[in-house]
Amino acid sequence: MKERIKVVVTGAAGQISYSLIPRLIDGHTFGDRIVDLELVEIPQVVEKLQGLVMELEDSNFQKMGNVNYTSNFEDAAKDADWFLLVGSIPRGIIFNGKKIEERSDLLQINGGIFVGQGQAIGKYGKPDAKILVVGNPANTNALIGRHSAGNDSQLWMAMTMLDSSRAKSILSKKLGVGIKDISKMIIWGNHSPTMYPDFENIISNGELGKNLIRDMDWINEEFLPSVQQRGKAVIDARGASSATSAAKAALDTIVACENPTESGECFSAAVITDGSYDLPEGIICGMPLITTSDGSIEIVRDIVLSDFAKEKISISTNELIEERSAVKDLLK
Ligand code: NAX
Repeated sequence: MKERIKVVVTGAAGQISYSLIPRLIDGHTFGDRIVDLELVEIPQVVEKLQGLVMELEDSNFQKMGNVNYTSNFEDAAKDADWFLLVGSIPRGIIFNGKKIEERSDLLQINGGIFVGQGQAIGKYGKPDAKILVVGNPANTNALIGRHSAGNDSQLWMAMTMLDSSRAKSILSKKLGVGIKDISKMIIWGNHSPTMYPDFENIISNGELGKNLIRDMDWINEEFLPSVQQRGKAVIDARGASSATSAAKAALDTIVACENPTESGECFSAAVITDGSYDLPEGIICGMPLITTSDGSIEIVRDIVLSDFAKEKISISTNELIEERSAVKDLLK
């Protein structure tokens, strides 16, 4: 195992990163390894990162290596092992004099960011680099980044772990069991309100979810909308989008990728489709994954999907195909 690890974080002055970055160097996420950090921001705010670096130093984190901040992504990308692409332009912002409200505008602007970052990752990142896209629209950003990188030995993922954690939390309350008693929580599709949290294939105390939850009214009227709309509910309550839970989900994804998956378990992230489960090819879609004992990440291929699940998943994959069409110019 490598003794040092280099991690690039974009959007480093944002609210998710404020919760995420300290926990990359506290010894939990990467174990005994020393973590070198490259913190990336846009030129207008990059100097603010000096304050964060001061705080990291003052915290005496045992695993903190070299910490650098920059607005030059290419420099940051050199020989990096992990890329946490959190930075993006939020909906509602004024960009080039126009208020960005439409998903298509958001796709174009953020997609544009991922062309340059993808090219740099493909060229300068480690051949076995892992890339986790958090910035929305995460799946399509990851598709653009992966395409621009053109480096098949690197692994591009979009984050669906937060959706999986939210779904587990709701199911644990419904079933009256602990979080640890629920395994195989799979999120299929897009990280958007169309995602499908697969309650039928969870396992709790040796029993499949489809045998534990037969109340389809609760599924359709409470469970699915609660998971799908949880991000909005947090914004309504907090006046700001999920940050600490999003940071924890990113850390959980790293831990899941860095350690072999327990037998019978899997984790959720969106990766490029390869024909498994008859999903349309060439989209970044939430699927069940495992990390093998040699460290490779593989799609779990033996999940049984009901007609109900297939129908829900197709709504989300259709949305991903539409998003891909909206950014086709960036995929040339
Ligand atoms: P903030 O607005 O607090 O921070 C975003 C930061 O990104 C800003 O500081 C901005 O200057 C920076 N940035 C913008 N373009 C950049 C670029 N080209 N290079 C480097 N930095 C850049 O947002 P925050 O709450 O931290 O959320 C970040 C992103 O995560 C948003 O797109 C948000 O929608 C997304 N989320 C994704 C989730 C997921 O599960 N995949 C859940 C949480 C969150 O909603």
